Amino acid sequence: MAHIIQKPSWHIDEALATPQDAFINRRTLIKNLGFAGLGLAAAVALKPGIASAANDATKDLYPAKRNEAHTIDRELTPWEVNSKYNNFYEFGSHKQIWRAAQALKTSPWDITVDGLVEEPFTIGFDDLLGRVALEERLYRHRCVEAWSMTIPWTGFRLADLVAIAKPLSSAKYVRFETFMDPSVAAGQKQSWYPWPYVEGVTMEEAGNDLAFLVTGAYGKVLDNQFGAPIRLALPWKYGFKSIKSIKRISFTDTRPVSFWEEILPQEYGFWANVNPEVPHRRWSQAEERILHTGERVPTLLYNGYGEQVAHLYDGIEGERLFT
Ligand SMILES: Nc1nc2c(c(=O)[nH]1)N[C@H]1C(S)=C(S)[C@@H](COP(=O)(O)O)O[C@H]1N2
Ligand SMILES: [Mo]
Repeated sequence: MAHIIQKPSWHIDEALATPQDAFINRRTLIKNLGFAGLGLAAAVALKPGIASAANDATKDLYPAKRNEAHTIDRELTPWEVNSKYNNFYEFGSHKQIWRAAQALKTSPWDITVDGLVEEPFTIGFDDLLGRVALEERLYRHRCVEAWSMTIPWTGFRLADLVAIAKPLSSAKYVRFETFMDPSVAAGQKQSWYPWPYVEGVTMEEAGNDLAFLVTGAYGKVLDNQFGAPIRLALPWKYGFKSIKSIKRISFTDTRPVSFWEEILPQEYGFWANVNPEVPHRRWSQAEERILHTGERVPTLLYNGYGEQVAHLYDGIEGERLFT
């Protein structure tokens, strides 16, 4: 960030910079300066890819019927804005990754379900969609960097996946892992990051109605930059919990250590529930900037979803629930 490092020649505008990505370690910084420029050059050189051809087999499932229980009183973020402003570090540590992300081949796509389940298995994405019912939900999306959007996601309940997976009663957490392929995702060549991206929730959180596996947005198949072909949406938590392009779902009795927790454990913990009264170590979380209007509005406890999720944390108030 600007206050930590001197502006190198490839410096990205402050507005595009990513406060999540703060490395205090000097050695890491030097490596970062050496390679980030190359990453940008590679991204610009990439031609628009094959994404539009991907997942043809499932495209007739969209638009899915909207679930009216999940509408909200905020204006939707236009696709034009959302699709050009993304966090997806596999394709670069800045917001303009949409073009580079087209290189990811999202069909065919297998997902492995393993760990503490009756029988581990691998299922094709298309087959999985044949076993669930898709619906559209309007969700708020609040990044830990204090910006927000409102998105029409299409998908199915994480609880439905859990039912298909048949976890053992000893499972306490669900651990998610993103694809790993440095040959298409140049960010994964940056060895100071703990690839692949990992996230996790408790079994109780996974069973909550709000926990949503997303396969589409804006009434069509998910664009690559949104985390195609399948990503998570946990709207009461900071955006980094909503892992993209999932390849592996594991049931475990050990609390997963997420990508960001591994990098900066003082700043990014396991729970990461939205709370305006608990600041990030380096900035306030009291307000958020609505991306397409620039308007600043107060941030809500659990991002406005307290009624549905606050009970999940009864009895564990001593935990670091909000960072
Ligand atoms: N695999 C992966 N998942 C990820 C990320 C990432 O870099 N890689 N970024 C996270 C962060 S910080 C946010 S805010 C959201 C961004 O989702 P969006 O680009 O659809 O807004 O994705 C989350 N999921
Ligand atoms: Mo984020």
